[in-house]
Amino acid sequence: MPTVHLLDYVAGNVRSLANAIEKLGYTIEWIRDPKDIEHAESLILPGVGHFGHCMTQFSQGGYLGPIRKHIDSGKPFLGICVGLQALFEGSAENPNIPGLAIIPGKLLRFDDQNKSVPHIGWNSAATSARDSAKARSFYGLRDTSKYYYVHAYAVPYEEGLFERHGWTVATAKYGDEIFVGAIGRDNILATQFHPEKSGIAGLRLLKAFLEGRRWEAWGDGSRLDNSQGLTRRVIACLDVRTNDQGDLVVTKGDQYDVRERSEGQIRNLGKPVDMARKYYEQGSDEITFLNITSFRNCPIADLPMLEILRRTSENVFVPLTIGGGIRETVDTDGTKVSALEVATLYFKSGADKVSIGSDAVIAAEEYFAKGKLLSGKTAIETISAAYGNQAVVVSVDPKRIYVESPDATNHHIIRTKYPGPRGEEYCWYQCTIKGGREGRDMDVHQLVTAVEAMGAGEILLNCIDKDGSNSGFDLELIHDVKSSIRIPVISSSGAGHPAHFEEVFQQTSTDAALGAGMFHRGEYTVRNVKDYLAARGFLVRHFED
Ligand code: 1PR
Repeated sequence: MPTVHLLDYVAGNVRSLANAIEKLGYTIEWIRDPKDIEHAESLILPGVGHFGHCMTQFSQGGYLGPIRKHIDSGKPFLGICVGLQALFEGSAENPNIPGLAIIPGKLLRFDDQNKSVPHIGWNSAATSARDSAKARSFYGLRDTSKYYYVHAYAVPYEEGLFERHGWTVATAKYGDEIFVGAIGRDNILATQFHPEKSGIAGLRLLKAFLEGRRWEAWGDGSRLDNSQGLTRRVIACLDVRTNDQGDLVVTKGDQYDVRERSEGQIRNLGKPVDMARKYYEQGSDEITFLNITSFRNCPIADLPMLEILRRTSENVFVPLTIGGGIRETVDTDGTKVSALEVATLYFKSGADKVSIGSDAVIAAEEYFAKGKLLSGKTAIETISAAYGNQAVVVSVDPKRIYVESPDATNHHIIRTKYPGPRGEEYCWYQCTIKGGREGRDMDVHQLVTAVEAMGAGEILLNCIDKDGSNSGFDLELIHDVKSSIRIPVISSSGAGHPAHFEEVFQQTSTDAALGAGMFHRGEYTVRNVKDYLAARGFLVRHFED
């Protein structure tokens, strides 16, 4: 089998990239020393996280010279995400750290005035009109396909600037900013998106690169459209736990109660790996696994969960999030294991993001107790420093506490259209830990602002009152959270019909919407939801065969 060399500098999920390449019939050789680069025919430089952190790692490890030499020799080179960014002159993320300067230009942060940053989700990579007019495709990129991006900094696109120097550029649009999605010339190809997370469209690009097919006939040469922007993200979520027979199963609760009303058994809705694959093939834009009894177990000993990730990432090429038990813990032999080490285990097994629940609430309490002082030691801070903010999701499990008047509590309240049991017109959202079992003296507004300050990249916003209710999302909660922070929000809990997805995308500025029970019970597929949204004019991504 032909060999591909991959540089692993322990920054995020390289497992999925390796899986994607192996699926295409190639063998991976890991570069662990700068000298190994001399033997590389095709070299891939993956990267997530901070530009400066990556460049410093490369330079301290002695990789920069050999990478440049490989590129100058004319041998195939692919840079992914920060691997693309490294080819430019520098980035506003770390202005004092130079890039390789092989391509002119610098990365700027997206403007977050009117949109969430980081830019997370499926967007275009449409090649310039000149190339498209020739009815051919650059490394298999198609104007009709969508690709998975996750980044806060991008290279602004200026028409003709790169093309004048012989570069072919594929662009995407976020808000009103057009940026470089992919760029290539001669032996060099670089993508801001993650091909290994972009389903069949991404595998097609990897295949074309590995086979050295720069251009191929495709399309009818009609004008591309790169102005559509981000698609509406629809996510399937799998709550996983051990049932009474000791098997890991997908389950689903009503207001977090996962036992059948009649027999008291844990609801068993299927096998996690099989269900993840099914949702991938239905077009789910991401898959989220929540280990919902993690607070009882030591995650280090919870090898089956790691195995679920490993097996899922062999065939599922969209982002995988894992939640439950991401916190400092003690191994079965008494060794202390940091939250960062726990997260690293999951990233190495194929996770792209970790989701932190209970530990985030405790960390936020300490943050306020110390007068909003960042300690640098929390799970959120340490994991986002090592793997980038985009890798850290905070899962919030709030429930409504009704009050009669705004001054009945110090907490951040909203006036609700749905009064409480005694006709109360106000409520606040109490944060809980341990899967809703323990309420804390903290409201959701406090929590999300604190974790944003700590470096969380995204919020998974559940709602205990709505969970399993099939009555639609809690739009009031979503509005309130969206207006408090700039990072993206995934709305969760309550979806029972495709119309609920339309409602949440129509009536709030949510960045993504998640469903569980309606998919697990087979009432609707992810595809049904996407078709429904598409028929009503929303931009969605469909699974490509
Ligand atoms: O606290 O860091 O160990 O993380 C535990 C994680 O497990 C948290 O993300 C928490 O939300 C989750 N969790 C704990 N207990 C439960 C439970 O259900 N008993 N599940 C639980 C949370 C909520 C969503 C659900 C949506 C959509 N599940 O994941 O999928 O509400 O459901 P629907 O569409 O059917 O309404 P830590």
